[in-house]
Amino acid sequence: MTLKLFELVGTDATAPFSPYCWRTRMALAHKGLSAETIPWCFTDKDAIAPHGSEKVPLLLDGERAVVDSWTIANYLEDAYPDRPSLFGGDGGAMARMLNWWGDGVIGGMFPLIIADIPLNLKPEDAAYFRMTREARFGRKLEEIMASRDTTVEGFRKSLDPLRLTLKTQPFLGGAAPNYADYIVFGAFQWARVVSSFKLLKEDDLVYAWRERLLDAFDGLARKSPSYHG
Ligand SMILES: N[C@@H](CCC(=O)N[C@@H](CS)C(=O)NCC(=O)O)C(=O)O
Repeated sequence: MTLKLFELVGTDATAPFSPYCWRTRMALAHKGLSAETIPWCFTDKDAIAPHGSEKVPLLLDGERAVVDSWTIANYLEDAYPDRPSLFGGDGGAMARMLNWWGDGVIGGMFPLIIADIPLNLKPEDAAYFRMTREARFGRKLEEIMASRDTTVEGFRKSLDPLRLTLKTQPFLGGAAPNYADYIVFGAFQWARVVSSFKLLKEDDLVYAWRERLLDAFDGLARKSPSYHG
């Protein structure tokens, strides 16, 4: 078995930060699979184009290329059925909805950390990131982030579906985490690696849940380096 995972990094090749790549990283650990990591930067398009992708995560399983974190999770579930299930055995039908909700969490978090991200990228990747994201939002990154001390309140409130669930169970997966948790956790790990901004209050159930996932798989995510002190 030869698994290889292209993962987004900045100036530090050992510090992957993409929320989607973290979904896949946690999924591989859940399955007990190890993959060789291939650090990838925004402007390295030529490295992934032959595999039919412009984005990461990109998983190579031998000759086979699998693109998109959700497709990768389903691929791992089908290709490695003897390993622990990512979806609790229901084929991921319910997790699909959470996959979309999790993309919304990334969207809510983005304005809170957006100008921190290029500080961690190589100059050419920082220029690419600024150009593409400022075109997408129609504003300077710093302007988007300027009101984060107040807008973070709305972001925290948006996590109520997660918070209310955690009142009665430690993980979205129930007693133990599964891919539902990794979908949302990927966003928090992204923010944690690239920014020192405090997204959560310490007395929040979501904070405690995030701590549990930072400790999962022998501290896989907690031990992964961040770009700030
Ligand atoms: N829906 C995709 C999204 C992947 C994605 O947006 N990846 C970003 C990194 S976080 C990327 O590769 N961006 C390349 C670019 O902006 O050029 C997934 O779930 O894997």
